[in-house]
Amino acid sequence: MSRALAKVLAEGVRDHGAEIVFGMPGGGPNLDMVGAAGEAGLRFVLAHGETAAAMMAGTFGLLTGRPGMAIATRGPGAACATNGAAQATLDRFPLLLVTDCVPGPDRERFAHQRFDQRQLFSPVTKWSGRLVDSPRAGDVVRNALALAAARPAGAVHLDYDPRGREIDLPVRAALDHSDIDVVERAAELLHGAAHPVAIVGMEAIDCAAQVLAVLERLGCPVLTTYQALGVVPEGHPQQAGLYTSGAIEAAIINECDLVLAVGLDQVEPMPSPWRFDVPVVSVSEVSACATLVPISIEVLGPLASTLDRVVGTSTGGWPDGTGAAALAKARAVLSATGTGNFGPLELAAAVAAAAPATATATVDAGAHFLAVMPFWPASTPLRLLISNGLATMGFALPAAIGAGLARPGTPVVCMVGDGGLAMTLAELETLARLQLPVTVVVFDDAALSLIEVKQRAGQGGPEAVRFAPVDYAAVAAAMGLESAVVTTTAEATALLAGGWDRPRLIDARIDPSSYAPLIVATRG
Ligand SMILES: Cc1ncc(C[n+]2csc(CCOP(=O)(O)OP(=O)(O)O)c2C)c(N)n1
Ligand SMILES: [Mg+2]
Repeated sequence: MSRALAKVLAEGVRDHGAEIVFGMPGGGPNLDMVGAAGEAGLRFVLAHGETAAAMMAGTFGLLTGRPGMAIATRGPGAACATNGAAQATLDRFPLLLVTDCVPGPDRERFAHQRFDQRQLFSPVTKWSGRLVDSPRAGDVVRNALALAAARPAGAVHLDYDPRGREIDLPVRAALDHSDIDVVERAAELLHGAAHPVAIVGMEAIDCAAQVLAVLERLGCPVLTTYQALGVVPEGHPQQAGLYTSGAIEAAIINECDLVLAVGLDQVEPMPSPWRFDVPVVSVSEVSACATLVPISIEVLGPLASTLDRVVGTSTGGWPDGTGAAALAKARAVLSATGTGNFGPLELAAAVAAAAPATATATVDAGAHFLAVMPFWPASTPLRLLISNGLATMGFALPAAIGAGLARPGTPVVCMVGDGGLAMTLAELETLARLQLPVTVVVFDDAALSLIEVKQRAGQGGPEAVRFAPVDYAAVAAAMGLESAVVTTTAEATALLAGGWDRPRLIDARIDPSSYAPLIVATRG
């Protein structure tokens, strides 16, 4: 019975366009899923951790435009997958996570490895239900995949229960459309503005070219969120840099008389106070939610066409190149925090200069991302992947593996702190086994620097934020990867000049002393 249901699952996933199932199997039904996936023409990629597998699958899904699939065993496997589900959901990566469970009829008798997995996953998924052997099983799989991909994308969890009876059917909610008078009021407000600034969020990723074309008509400086980086390509005269919910973008926003929020997802802004006293017109598909950004008029509808109607014939009224000038100024302010030693800014600059134009970059949570993000020359969206909504450590390496599989033959660079790498260290073996062209660059300071710079007296000493030094190059070599230690910018630059066609790790021993001023310059 289990095998028949596994076949329905595998074929449903395959027919949806998925190519790979990621995971760590337990015995029994999981193995049926792996076997049925193979028979359906899907590849199975074994990971060392369920959360890492979920992140690989979510990334694969995001980059291929179809939900990725991960499997985990019941009990410990399910519990280990929760951060991967949370990452997919809060970062809007489409993921189908399927777990074994204690079968329905045995639930009263078995306590071993049993807890309510649907309840565990409810808060970290869009929907959590069960897949039972029934004539509706194919519909459940199809609906689950469609729901994972529907805006805002995220994780959908299925408890795989071949002997269960109750059928759960996930349903997509329809998106709202604003009435014409709301569109007209927004258009009027924008038309009356002399100097608008646009903040573009992650909803724009799917329709970047159309959104950019409308914003080019408006001619205003454009900031993007971390996840929307690349919607306005590097070098574009309107590209004004990142909206970080911090201080660095304040210079340009302070000069505007209206903010046009485009496709901003409520998960994107950091929980810091909004610093500006100008009206905000928001255009999005899902409500951007005015809790952090005080929205004056919210217009809901398909993003590009609704934006087109709101912008109408408005023009920005800025001198040409205002955005690019703002970006250059912001970068100069951030660069000035460099110490001249081999620090995060110097390393990030060396990586950005050397990475091939076709490369996909991933970056982890930690102080190092503040040195990477503002300088990364993204020419299209989804060229730099970051966990911003969940902002979890341990994302960059699994995401790099997912990206390497989703974009075969193109280089990937994974920029990660020593803390985040250590959380996912075993996946270096996965990388070596798969022989993907991923360069892992470790911003190695033997510390949780982002936390250390925030630490005050009475909040623990170094024992709360410092590790003993680890030779990550030696660890990587032991796992079968080419690796090296670098201690100067020149060494990093020399190594990064080539070698993008194979997996490797560069353990960069950096001086972290510029992080404190860099964080102040970014966030205020
Ligand atoms: C899973 C997880 N645990 C804890 C945190 C909180 N946190 C954010 S950044 C950070 C330090 C990261 O250290 P490292 O990876 O070495 O990067 P660095 O800040 O040193 O550049 C911590 C503990 C988090 N975001 N995610
Ligand atoms: Mg560190």
